[in-house]
Amino acid sequence: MDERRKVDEKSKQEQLDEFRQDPEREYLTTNQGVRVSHTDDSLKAGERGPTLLEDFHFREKLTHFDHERIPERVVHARGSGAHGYFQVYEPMTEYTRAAFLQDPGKKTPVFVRFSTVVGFRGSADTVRDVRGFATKFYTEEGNYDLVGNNMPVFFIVDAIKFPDLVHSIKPEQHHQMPQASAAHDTFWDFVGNLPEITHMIMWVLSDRALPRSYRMMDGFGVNTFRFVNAEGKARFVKFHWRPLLGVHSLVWDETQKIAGKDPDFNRRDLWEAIEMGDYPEFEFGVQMIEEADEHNFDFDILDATKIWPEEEVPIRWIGKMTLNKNPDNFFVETEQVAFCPANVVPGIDLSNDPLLQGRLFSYLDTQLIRLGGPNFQEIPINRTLAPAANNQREGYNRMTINRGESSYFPNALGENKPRPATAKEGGFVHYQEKIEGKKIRARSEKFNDHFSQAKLFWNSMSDAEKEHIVKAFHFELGKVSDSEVRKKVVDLINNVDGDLAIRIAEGIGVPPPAEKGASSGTKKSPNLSQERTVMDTIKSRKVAILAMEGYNHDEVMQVKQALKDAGAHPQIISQFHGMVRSADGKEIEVDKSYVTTTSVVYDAVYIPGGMHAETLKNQGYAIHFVNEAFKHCKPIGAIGEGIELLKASGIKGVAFVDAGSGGEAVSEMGVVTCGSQGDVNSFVEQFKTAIARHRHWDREKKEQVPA
Ligand code: HDE
Repeated sequence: MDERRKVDEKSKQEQLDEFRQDPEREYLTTNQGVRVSHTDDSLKAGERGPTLLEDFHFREKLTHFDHERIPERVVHARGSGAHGYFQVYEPMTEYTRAAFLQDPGKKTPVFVRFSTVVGFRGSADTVRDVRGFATKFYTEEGNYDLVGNNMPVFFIVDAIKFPDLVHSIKPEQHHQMPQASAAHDTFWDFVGNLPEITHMIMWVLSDRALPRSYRMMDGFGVNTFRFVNAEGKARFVKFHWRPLLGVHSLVWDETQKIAGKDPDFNRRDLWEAIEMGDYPEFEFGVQMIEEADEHNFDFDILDATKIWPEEEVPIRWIGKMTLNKNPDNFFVETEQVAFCPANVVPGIDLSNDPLLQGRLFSYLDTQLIRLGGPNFQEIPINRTLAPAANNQREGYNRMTINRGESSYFPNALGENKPRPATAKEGGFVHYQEKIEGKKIRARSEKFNDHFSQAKLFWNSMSDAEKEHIVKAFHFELGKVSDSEVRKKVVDLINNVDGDLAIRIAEGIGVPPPAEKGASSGTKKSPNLSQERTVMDTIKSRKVAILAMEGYNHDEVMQVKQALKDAGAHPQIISQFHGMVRSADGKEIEVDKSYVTTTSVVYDAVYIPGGMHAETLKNQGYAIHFVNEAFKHCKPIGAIGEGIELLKASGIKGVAFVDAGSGGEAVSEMGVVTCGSQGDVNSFVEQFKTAIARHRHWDREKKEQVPA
């Protein structure tokens, strides 16, 4: 066994343990370890006198506090992290020599940071935005970072335009508004002037930009990389993550409300899921293209504004990542973690994708300032498990105590160590690609088809998804004050789909394009639609149970238990915290009260039977709860008298069974009802099916709900 593999036996968690400090220490001390006797008053000249400079405890405490903030990331400032591990399903030896992709029995530690892109560090989670999905694999051959997003394409083809993109989408220069939103003039001005952005705009205006959970979104490496095997044979690859819970989204109205009610919604969801043992799981996939086929596609495979359609290049699912531990300290781990697409290990190599090439420079560069100098790799979360050994020395905050007098290579004084490794010894040898060309600022012609894949995406959407995209355009462009900017975007979209351009124009007060755009294709790639995602589980879904005095206890216990057994998290909601009494004098504990929660943070709602319905149907809160859940297309279940609340809440267009009837439950558009004499088991089964579907978009056709 070579030296690197031995090191891997020490897990990342063990490495981090060396830095963990629990609050078990008895006495308060200064940073010099001197015990402090008093920390409520500063040292003064007399009881009412001035504070003395010699108060070293006061000065140290304030000085540290004064320097507690570091610059936030220029993009992806707001994020949430988790630890876990990765396992490959089968040896990938044929394609890559990367050690962590060889042995299915091996668990490689990982740290993942999910993020929004545009908002500042304290902004809300549920804004319309791309989500970052960055993974650090602590492999035995060094750190490998896959710094991806939850959308497979990007706004621009060349990193040189990144500052322009980010300047346009961030709050405007003069008044620093709006926060965490693309819905303003400068962004859409940029869009209208940059046709290459069109495909990504379709993604950003789709439901993908509103994930229900970080645990329920895809991840993509976006850029083109290479796998290289031990013989030096290379293939182009794209990387994918897919969540085992499926890809699910919130609805726009809901995201805006959550941004106020619980701005930490996605962060809280990730944290709580891990605490409860609902460990997020993602499968890892690769698409591979042989070098010989590099030019055999309609698009350039180095163009990050293009996907490799699955129909042309299938995805092979090769492993799984499980996130099973929350960080102990947000700042030290999640804030200080530093990812970089240039952090690759032998067996994974780069490509000439011009977006990737620019990224290789930017991450390290920005981290040098953000993390205070060139030694940030020594921060515990960034340390490699394979020991780092080189001749880099000194600089701010150097931690490693290098021994010996030499810090150069070659040397005789230090026996010529550390020395470069051959490929056989695990040295990273860059793939030897033949390059010939003129030094020019240009791109290859194939990059210039900006509309076919935007159209492919549009064609692949379901009717409901299409409607959401149109509405998103109405909102985003509706917020743009300059009508010329709005018009230009409509003209741009006319190149994708003439009807779409007309539908957008209708909602934003600009004339439709003079000539309806020629359609850029009828092809579909069905898996681009979220309609095809996993819809057979209710694991980790939050179900609200509305209960007031007089609820039907046995029924609630039966339904609650069945939901729990299927992995969901039912919660009792009542007017006040404490206990609530049932019709037969039993009691149940209230989890959340009317003032501490709201329908928008639940996935489904169930209204049990019992006399409590008389109270519920006269409570604005309960009526609004159900009404809003209906508007947001969430599964709703009601039994017996509970059905009265559905009626009181103004839900129309759905047939309910009679409150007092018997027989099987009835499910229509995700509204499941069962009479008081009915079969509760059939209710549970149908309610579970409705929850697993996540949302019931056919209700959106019924715009009559006022919530
Ligand atoms: Fe990033 N990006 N980016 N990016 N990116 C950063 O690095 C940059 C791009 C992504 O949780 C920054 O440490 C350039 C694509 C994620 O810490 C910065 C370009 C993708 C994160 C930077 C891109 C990403 C970043 C800011 C070329 C998806 C958060 C702070 C157009 C594949 C990582 C930092 C974390 C962060 C530059 C484009 C993903 C400024 C120049 C494409 C997930 O270096």
